[in-house]
Amino acid sequence: MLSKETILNKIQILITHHFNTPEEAFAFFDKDGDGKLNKAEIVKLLKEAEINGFIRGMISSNLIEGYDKDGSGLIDWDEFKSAIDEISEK
Ligand SMILES: [Ca+2]
Repeated sequence: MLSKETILNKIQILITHHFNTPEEAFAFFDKDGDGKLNKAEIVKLLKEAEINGFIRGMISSNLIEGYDKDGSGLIDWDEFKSAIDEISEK
């Protein structure tokens, strides 16, 4: 099992290598454009971040559990940004 730090690190690498800003990455993965990342959208993000297929589903659930502050089951921009801020502080 990958540590949370490893996962966030891979997400950061994906964002910095493929996007100009975290906003751009968020908009890219928000496929249905509702301003929130649902579980399927997060799984796609994890795929792009080269997270192993077998654990993507579980990790996306963990990320939602950890960052979904309002309990919507989705990650909105503020929640996404707090995850990103957590990475950049390290
Ligand atoms: Ca969405």
